[in-house]
Amino acid sequence: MATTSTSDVRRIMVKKRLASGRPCDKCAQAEAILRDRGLWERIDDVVWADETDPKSPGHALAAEHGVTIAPFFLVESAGAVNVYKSVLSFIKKELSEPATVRASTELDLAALDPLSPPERIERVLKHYGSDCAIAFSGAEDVVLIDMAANTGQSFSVFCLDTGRLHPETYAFIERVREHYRVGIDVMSPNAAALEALVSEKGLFSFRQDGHHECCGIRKVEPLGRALRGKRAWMTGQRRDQSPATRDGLAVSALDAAHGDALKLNPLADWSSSDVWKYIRDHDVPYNALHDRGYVSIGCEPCTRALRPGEHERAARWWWEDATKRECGLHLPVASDD
Ligand code: ADX
Ligand code: SF4
Repeated sequence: MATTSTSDVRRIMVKKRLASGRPCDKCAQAEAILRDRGLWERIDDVVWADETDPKSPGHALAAEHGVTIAPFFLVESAGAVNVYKSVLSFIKKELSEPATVRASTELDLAALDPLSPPERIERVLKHYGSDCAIAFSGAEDVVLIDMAANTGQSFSVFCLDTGRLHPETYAFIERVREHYRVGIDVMSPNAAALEALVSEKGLFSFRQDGHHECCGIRKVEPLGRALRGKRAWMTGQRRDQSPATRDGLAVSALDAAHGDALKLNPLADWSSSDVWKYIRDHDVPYNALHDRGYVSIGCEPCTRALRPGEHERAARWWWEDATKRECGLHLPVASDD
């Protein structure tokens, strides 16, 4: 949560505190959504409505604005106050970065579906050039870079350096930079937010209270900065990476969390073997960890080698439920309310 407001806008979250001292479930969920998307730092104040104290400040704000549910959000600006009863509406209306131009007005997204991955990439890059960024961390992403380089179009590449990647991953990033002679924007976490987390909870808080807070600071917030001013981005996600979370992955969609930029998943309908066939056929560089049993690779403390018979995402955040094994970069874009 922000300690000082950086503008004339003040964003307040009103939460309900139960008699047990814990926040209500919906308030905790709303906070998790904000943290997942790296937006928690943009809340200036939390005001509590205590279940046991009808005179608490949160109750007073609820009465003043005629709200009867928790949580809710107030945005004060230039003497006016906007009230939001849904965290998703609040994010969409108040916290989304405006893309330079809304992608929806520019490209026929449905026409991308029947194309092959190289054709999808070519069509998008012809349109957006370096205003389209490839999110690079894993094997799939180098396939995207390889295909993008083959189009002869310009494009940009970024990598989210969480500070917790394996040494092999750092070596791999540099190898890709040299192999393709491509610039890679390496994004670091916000230093103040990271220092606050580590001094409050230590370096392994994700083992106790889940990975969302740490991923929010180390990955999701820097993603927002990497996409600032971009009109499109590409990821290496595939549907078969996770039946629990990626089954319904679209080839393309407008990304409401990033100003309705176009989000392209060119490999959505490829399998892992399609990816590895492409890597071998085209002599594409890959992370040395893959030769040691690693399949899906994230941060070092949250990734292990795959065991026989396991699904590839079983080796990411393995202490958590399968439905929660997403770092927050790719949360489904939820509809309003
Ligand atoms: S995650 O949500 O579990 O971390 P995963 O590792 O499957 O994602 O990667 C899916 C896609 O997200 C990658 O193909 C890549 O496009 C993007 N991505 C994931 N991690 C990073 C990162 N550290 N830097 C840049 N892009 C990333
Ligand atoms: Fe933190 Fe683990 Fe997420 Fe990396 S994957 S940002 S170390 S919780």
